[in-house]
Amino acid sequence: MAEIRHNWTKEEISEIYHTPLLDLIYGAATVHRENKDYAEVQISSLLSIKTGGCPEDCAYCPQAARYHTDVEVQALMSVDQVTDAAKRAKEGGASRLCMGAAWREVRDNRDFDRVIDMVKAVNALDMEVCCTLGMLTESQAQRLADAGLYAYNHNLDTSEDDYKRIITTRTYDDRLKTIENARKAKLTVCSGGIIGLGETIEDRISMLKVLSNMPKHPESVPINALVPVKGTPLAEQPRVPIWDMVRMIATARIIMPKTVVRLSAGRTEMSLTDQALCFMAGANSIFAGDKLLTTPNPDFNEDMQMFEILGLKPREAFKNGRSVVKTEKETLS
Ligand code: SAM
Ligand code: DTB
Ligand code: SF4
Repeated sequence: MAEIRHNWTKEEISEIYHTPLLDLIYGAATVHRENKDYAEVQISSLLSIKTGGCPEDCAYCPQAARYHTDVEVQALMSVDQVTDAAKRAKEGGASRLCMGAAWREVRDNRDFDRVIDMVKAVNALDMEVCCTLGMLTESQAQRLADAGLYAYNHNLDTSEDDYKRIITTRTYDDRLKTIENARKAKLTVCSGGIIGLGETIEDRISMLKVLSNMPKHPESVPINALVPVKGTPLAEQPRVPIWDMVRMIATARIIMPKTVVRLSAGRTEMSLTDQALCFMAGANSIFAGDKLLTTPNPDFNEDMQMFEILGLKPREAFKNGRSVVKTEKETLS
């Protein structure tokens, strides 16, 4: 069995990342096949519960108020709207609903009270509930956990050195602090990054080092390919080669053997064959549904056809138990 380590060096990660491609895929697939459920893919559905108008300056993001994109600002949804969307996602086969808000941080106000009610309502449908709401204090994380939140998504996006080039309105440390707060409240952590921002390979390796050296590996690591959006500073970034996506996924799989690695944004630009390579390299989760937060995602029926062709099956909700304590014992050391 692959050992769970928290002391990976940059050199080791770099060596894995640069392994000749087919050897790398083979190595990652071997690690992945030690998991008895390797053919299961966890499906999350994204829902933008509050869209646009964000005060942050994340260079990739269509929801930042300061960039002129086609995204229309939408106020926080009602609990009923969210419940309806969750029911539709569940009927479609999603085991997790991830609710995203274009906020810099959570504030202790009526909007947060409403998000707490959304979490309770979706949890009552027997779906795993994930939120991505920006920065969070420990007590806010605890309120979310008490309401039944399963996971908190907070991405590192790139390396600490590269962060200032992409975002100036908060620091890498702010990001790490929120992840710690989520951990203290015993939430499971979903944290990953984006490739194609103009980062170097070293930046990718540094980010993977931070993730894999956390006291506990994130239960899920999303690997996003940048979706370049008109009006954002990164609108003209060239598309990342599929090989870079495969290398990131395979490296994440090898250094965090039990983590769910999510093939996240960017799938509309990938062929079935491209995606098959990503699954071979150890990806075992996707976002399904026709939309990510504000940008398109592959058609749901096409995704199901892809699952059929590749012999993959959707993973049921709460496979590792409802609480992080059980997850800890069963999956992560
Ligand atoms: N505002 C919260 C935050 O930043 O944590 C939550 C929502 S934010 C949209 C969630 C994540 O989406 C970001 O951390 C980033 O990794 C990803 N993201 C945003 N725009 C993207 C894009 N154009 N392409 C790929 N990923 C993107
Ligand atoms: C993650 O890593 N990717 C998702 C989710 N977590 C929140 C978001 C992707 C957003 C892509 C751009 C958009 O649709 O606005
Ligand atoms: Fe705001 Fe999140 Fe977009 Fe950054 S990534 S601008 S914090 S919504």
